[in-house]
Amino acid sequence: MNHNAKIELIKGDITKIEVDAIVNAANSSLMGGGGVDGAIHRAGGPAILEDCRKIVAARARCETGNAVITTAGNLKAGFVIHTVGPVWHGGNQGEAEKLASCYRNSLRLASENRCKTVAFPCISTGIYGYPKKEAAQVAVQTLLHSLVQFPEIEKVILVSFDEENYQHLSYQLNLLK
Ligand code: AR6
Repeated sequence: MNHNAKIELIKGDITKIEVDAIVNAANSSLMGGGGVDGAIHRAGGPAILEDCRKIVAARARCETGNAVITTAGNLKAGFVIHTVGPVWHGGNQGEAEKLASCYRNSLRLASENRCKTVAFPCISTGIYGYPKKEAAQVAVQTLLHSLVQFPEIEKVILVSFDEENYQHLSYQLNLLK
């Protein structure tokens, strides 16, 4: 099986994508925020936040690099997987490993919940300030490795909201051809 072929890149709004699960670039509180997190909660409605509150009450906040899964409310997707990316502090504070964990743990949760198609935003590349070129490298390499581990996942869609992320991801994906 050629796992490279399972990764697709599109430009657009992740809230509009019809997949089994969309990934949210959340924060540890899981209580919503700006960027893609705000867009997902606005489009999906209050059921998502209700699920997040239950998770926080039953367990704890979501640590950086971890992920949790909730309903997708009114979205076309079946689930939202909330993962917490690292804040960029210059690159010497384990940022790359934490970002890789976000992609790995999100795919693991997708697989455990029988999702075959998953869409990711460019985690950490907005408010959290992760350089887009380096983030694209981590995203593609980690997804490639994780797809081997979770062969039941048929397709990963990388959803880029801006041209710069799109170009970096496109470059990384072309290297695989
Ligand atoms: N669809 C796809 N991508 C989007 C969308 C959208 N609708 N909207 C923004 N992006 P960010 P972070 C892109 O800031 O850096 C929140 O407040 C955006 O262009 O959303 O991980 C959370 O609550 C960027 O490339 O997430 C946290 O506090 C990418 O999504 C914090 O921001 C990620 O940008 C997380 O920061």
